[in-house]
Parts: sequence; C-alpha cells; structure tokens
Amino acid sequence: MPGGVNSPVRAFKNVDGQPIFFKSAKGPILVDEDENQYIDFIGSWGPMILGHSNPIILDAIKAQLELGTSYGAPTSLENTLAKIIKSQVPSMEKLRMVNSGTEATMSCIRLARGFTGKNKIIKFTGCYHGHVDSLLVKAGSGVSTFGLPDSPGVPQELAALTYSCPYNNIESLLEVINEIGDDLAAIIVEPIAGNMGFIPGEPKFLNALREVCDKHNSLLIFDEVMSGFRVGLGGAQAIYKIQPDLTALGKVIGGGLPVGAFGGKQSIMDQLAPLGPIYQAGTLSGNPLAMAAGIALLDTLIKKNPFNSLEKASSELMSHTKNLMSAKGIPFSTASIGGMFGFFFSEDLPNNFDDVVQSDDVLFKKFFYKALNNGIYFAPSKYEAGFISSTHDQSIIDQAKIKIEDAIKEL
Ligand code: HOZ
Repeated sequence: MPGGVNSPVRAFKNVDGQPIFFKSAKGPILVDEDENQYIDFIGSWGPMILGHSNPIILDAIKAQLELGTSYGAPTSLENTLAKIIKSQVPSMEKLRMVNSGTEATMSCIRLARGFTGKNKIIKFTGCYHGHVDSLLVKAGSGVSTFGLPDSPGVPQELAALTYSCPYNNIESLLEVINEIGDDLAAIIVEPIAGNMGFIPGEPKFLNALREVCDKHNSLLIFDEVMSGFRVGLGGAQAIYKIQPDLTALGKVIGGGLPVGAFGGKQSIMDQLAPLGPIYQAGTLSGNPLAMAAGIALLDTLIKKNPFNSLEKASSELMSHTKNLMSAKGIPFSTASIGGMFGFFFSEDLPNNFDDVVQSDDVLFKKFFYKALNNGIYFAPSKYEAGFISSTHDQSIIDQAKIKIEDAIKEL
C-alpha cells in the first residue's frame, strides 16, 4: 500500500513517524498490535461518538448480519435512518444515502451544477471536502499535512472552475463573487472546520454566505461530514441557525461503518435520477449493515444528548493543558464545541488556514510524541481536529490529564 496506509494522514508522515497498527478498541481505549493502550482522541476521525465497540451498535449490526449483508434493493432501514436524520436536520427535506463523505460532497456539487445550470464553485482554503476533483483546490487535511499542491490528476480546466477564498473573510469572498459574476453554482463550506485543525466559522461570515447565495441564485452547501451529529444533534446549521440548500453528512451517521448522505430542499433533490435528469447511483448505497449501525447510534445519541458533557470534558482537558503550557511559557490555544475540539501552538486561536500554518510545527510534533508515548492518541497532524466520546468519563479525563502533564514535563 502506498505509504503503508489506505488514507494518507494515518501514515504519520507529518510527524516524521510510522503508522501505528491497531487490533482492537473498546470505549475510549485503542489497543495496538504490541498491546500498547492509548486513550483515543481521534475516534476514527469522528464516528465513535459513543465510544468503540458500543454494545448497542454491535448488537444492531449482529442482528442485521443474520439477515444478509447487502441486497442492492430498498430496505425499510434506509427510510428509518433518513427519517431520524431529517427529524434533527430539517433542512434535509429529502436525502440520499451514499458510502462516504467524499461521495456526498461530490454528489452535492454535481447536483448544484445541474440544478442551477452554472459551473463555478467557491470553497475556502483549508476546508477539505473529500478527494473530489472539483474540491481538491487549496484543501486541508492530508493535502495540507503533506504540503501538497492542488493534486496532479485534476484537469486544469476543472480546477479552474473552483475558486478558493480565505475562511472567515467576507471581503475576499465579495471580491471573488464580483469576478465570477453570474456563473456561481454553489458555495461549499465546512461551517465548523475540522480539516485545518478545529476552527469554528464566524456567525457573520456564515450568514454572509447565505446572503450571497440568495442574491446570486446559487446554492449554499454545508459540508457537515465532520460536524453533523458531532457538535450537536442538528449539526452546525442548528447552532448557527442557518439553513443551507444542501448538506453532506458521513462519519457519525454510519455508526463506524462506511456511509455518507446528502440532502436538502425537495425541489433540488427531485432533480436527481430517477425523478430528474441528474445522475447519481451506488451498488452499496444504503447498505443494511451501515443503516442498522447508524440507526442504533443516532437513536442512542438522541436519547442521551451528550453534547454538553462532551464539550465540558474536552474543555476541562484542554484548559488543564493550556494552564500547564502557559506555566512553561509555551503559546497554546484551544477551542471545543460538542464532541469536537482542537488545539494549536499559537498565542491566539487561528481564524483561518494561514493562521494555522503560522502555528508552531516543531512544538506540535514534540508534544504529539510525548503524549503518544504516555498513552494519548491525538491526530498526527496539526491540520486535524480532536474528537471525544461519551465513554471519556471523568476517570478517563483525569487519567488523560495526568498523562498530558507528564508529557508536558518532558517537553
Ligand atoms: N481525512 C481524514 C480526516 N480529515 C482522515 C481519514 C483517515 O485517515 O482515516
């Protein structure tokens, strides 16, 4: 496998290391092939909001397993999951299941272009929307981790249709809109960014996106693959009270199995085949195992609504870390919303991608390894967010605080 991995960030190249191979996970704990245990703050990059090997989710998967793994035909499970999603994210009047977040954003872009009859799209530097040709322009996550330019293999003619603006900057956006004129199909954004580290969008910036899209008859696409059912039950759109035209989801809604979904206004979604002319399909879309896992997870999440305690737990851990860093004169900034958090080696909390680039790489790398060697598994790149689960209870947070304290002593 290239780099020894099936997805670049996990190769540890940004921290000059080797990927860790894991063999099991339970609750907040990951176990590697050498029996080392880690308190996990990646949570499979988001899905594990109820902890690993959650018995409710495992039982749902086992029950479905006995009934078959894929039919390539409709099941009531798809309707159940779609209704649960819609009950929490009402802007998704209609939705369709796919197999990954990348597929979800890719489908949103095609739908936006087909629906509006326009070609150009705006994204924001450092936002990552999966490895979609049109969206690998100034992308975050692994693309930034490895300092890659816009990817070879994406035709220049296609990339030329994608404009990238700085995140949280309304003036630059308006300049680009002037340049594009009437050909703007959509603006796509991570309303709470998790692929340039963790950076919440500013309310006035996100509201400006809504206004601009309305003014230009363009669609606003919220990529909530990370933030959906992660920052709160209704995702970022409920927190900011902004209705996008289309939303992309993934990660949490599949309970740890491969899944994605996209949806939005009925008038737009009805343009998809077989009702409309815009084509989109998938053999394993709505896979019954993934649907069963997603239903079990979302049902439990809605009952528990753990978002306040998740935010309290990560804030407690991060403010403890910040105090220890400050005592050593190390610049450190941090933020948390619901089950997502982030930290940077910078005096002030970054507001956009350039700020993240400026934050200290050497300190990040040193801290990452000291923490890892003390049994704390943070993302191996400053361009990724942190994730916490409902199984990170007070005793786990207390253990993590001690481990981080030991790591900082060695810095
Ligand atoms: N690009 C994902 C997070 N931003 C990481 C995916 C993975 O390596 O599993």
